[in-house]
Amino acid sequence: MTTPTDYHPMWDELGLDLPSHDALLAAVGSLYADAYLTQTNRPQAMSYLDFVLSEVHGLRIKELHDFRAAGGKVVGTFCLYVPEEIIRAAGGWSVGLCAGAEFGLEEAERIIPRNTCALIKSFVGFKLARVCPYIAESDLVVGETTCDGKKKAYEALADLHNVHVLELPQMKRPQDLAFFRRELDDLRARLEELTGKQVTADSLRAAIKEVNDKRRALQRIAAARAATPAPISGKDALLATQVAFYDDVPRFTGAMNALADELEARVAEGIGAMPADAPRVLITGTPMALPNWKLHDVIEKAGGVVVGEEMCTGSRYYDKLVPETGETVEEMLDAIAAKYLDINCACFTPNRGRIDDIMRMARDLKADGIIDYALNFCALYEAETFNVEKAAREAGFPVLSIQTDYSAEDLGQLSTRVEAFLEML
Ligand code: BJ8
Repeated sequence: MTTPTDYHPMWDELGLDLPSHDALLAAVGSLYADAYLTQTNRPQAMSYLDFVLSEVHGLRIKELHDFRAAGGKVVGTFCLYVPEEIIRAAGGWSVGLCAGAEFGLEEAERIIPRNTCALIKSFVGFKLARVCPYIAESDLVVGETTCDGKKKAYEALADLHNVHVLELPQMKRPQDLAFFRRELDDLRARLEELTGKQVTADSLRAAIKEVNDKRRALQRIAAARAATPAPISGKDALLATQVAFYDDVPRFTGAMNALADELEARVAEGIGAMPADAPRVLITGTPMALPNWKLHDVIEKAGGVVVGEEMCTGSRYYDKLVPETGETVEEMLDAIAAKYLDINCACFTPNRGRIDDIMRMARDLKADGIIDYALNFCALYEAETFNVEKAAREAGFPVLSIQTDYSAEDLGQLSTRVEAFLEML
């Protein structure tokens, strides 16, 4: 038997608050055991993600640590609009930052308003409470001007960390695309300065291919979920997308293709993770950062199965690829700008594309109903709830709208509402 590695010296070197960090890991561990390890009929290939989760603040941080010790640079991000391809082409590694658990709330509320969404409070709280090794390992954090809460939070974060803010337009006209393209030039220059390496046609082409391969693997997993019975639980599929933001890219892609192989075989043999008559739910809304598994857990413990997520920890992350036809750096950056601006986040106006995506997914995945999910105080997604409900009703899909946060306080009420909804389906 091998003795587990003690990472405390590394966490200490990173300046983490060790007792608080131990408490966080214990809380996430028991959450994971309760939500994930109680499931039956899981695909065997999920053992990879179980292992990654068990080492999410251990082995993966050690890899980042070693990469930086050898001169590499790590770039932390919070949003889909920050192109991983450019970070990798400049020789950096991109990591999504911790933002999915309630921690350091009091500290966060000292510098941002109380009525801020849980995601923002979480990333600020994790930083201030010194429990996020990913931000501690980030040489630069790239933020964006997607919503007012984030804009102001990055301002506060810039007093504590090296931050670059990418300005995002709010419409998708040709002049907006041209503007975003120039922003990517600035980002590229900032990254080249950070890493000391140039973005070249070869490095950018390779990065586009690598990140597309990762998305292709996730697309295969998503496609398998259209089968009845669903070959994988929604919780497990959500975990795959959450881990995509953190893990080593080629290794993750290999593991996800192995998972997709297994799911395709399960579909051919009619093997499900859930019974064939489990009500099928599509979830849409604000992203669910690791370790936010709350809604999926409630739905699946009530007997439903989540068959898709129209969210940034779901289809918005993997459904579009950057064309691989560009020859020069400029052409490839044009293609990256166009692909990224095509993501349908509620920060854009108008945002009809998101509604079309939801309806297409609901049909393709044979959903019985749609759950629209917004974090409390997220004005953007709360506002789009009206459009989602209207379109769902017109298309004949029952819809339930939920506003919540990361706390366990409303779990009873949430379960009651979800159970009633599933019964109706
Ligand atoms: S591309 S969804 S990751 S902005 S929940 S912080 S919007 S108040 S997360 Fe998002 Fe990028 Fe859009 Fe995706 Fe603000 Fe709303 Fe909070 Fe949000």
